[in-house]
Amino acid sequence: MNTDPAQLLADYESDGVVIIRQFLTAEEVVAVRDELDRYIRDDLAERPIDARTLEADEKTVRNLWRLEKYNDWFKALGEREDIRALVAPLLHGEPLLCAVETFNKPARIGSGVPYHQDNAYFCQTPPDMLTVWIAIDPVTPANGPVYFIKGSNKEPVPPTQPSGVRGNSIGLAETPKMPLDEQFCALLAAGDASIHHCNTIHHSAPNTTDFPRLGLLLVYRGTHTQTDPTLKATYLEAATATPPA
Ligand SMILES: O=C(O)CCC(=O)C(=O)O
Repeated sequence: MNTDPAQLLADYESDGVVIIRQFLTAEEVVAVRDELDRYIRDDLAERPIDARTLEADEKTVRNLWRLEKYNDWFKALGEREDIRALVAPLLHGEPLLCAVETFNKPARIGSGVPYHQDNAYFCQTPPDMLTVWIAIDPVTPANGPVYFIKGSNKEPVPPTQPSGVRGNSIGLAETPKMPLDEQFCALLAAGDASIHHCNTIHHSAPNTTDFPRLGLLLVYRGTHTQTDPTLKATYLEAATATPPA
């Protein structure tokens, strides 16, 4: 990891998304993949149903959820001091690890993610919450990269609506007008990461290629944030209409 903290903070506050090259080393990427493979093979069947969302084939993992709760190795990764120190200024406070999860985007059948803001799910005020999205596979233009609308973190929060998508139950009521080629496409080598603010609008397309696009997500909030009951009620309505599992 090689990042100037002042530049990182300035870019994050203005754009709502930043890229950090070589966030994990090649050896760390191998260790993440090995532990995910082992967890899916040996442990997942014994975890509660809220540990995952499957793709439409009902067997391939779309998302793993709550790894900070169900897997000590990933909890320890999320609590690494160097990562906490990196995100603390962006959160304007003491970081609290809230979630470790995956968006697996498996080859050929990996489903898309509708336009959304994460705070429609997180429901925090002030919105000092972010996601470190770490590429475990290379992310290419073809295998379903995440597209971000830079600066949307500073705009008024747009209306939401239930999306009907399993694992991503709440989206934006209207598709943003910005054409795809003007949006920021996070193309990443394995080990690179993006960090996005919880109000930054983003989405991703299905993966129709022969190459998987596995992302590991570390989600943090500042210890000073609180749950907004109105946002929470709206989220629960959508999540009840389309449960994650
Ligand atoms: O990995 C993806 O395709 C979407 C990720 C996402 O929605 C997120 O990081 O909040």
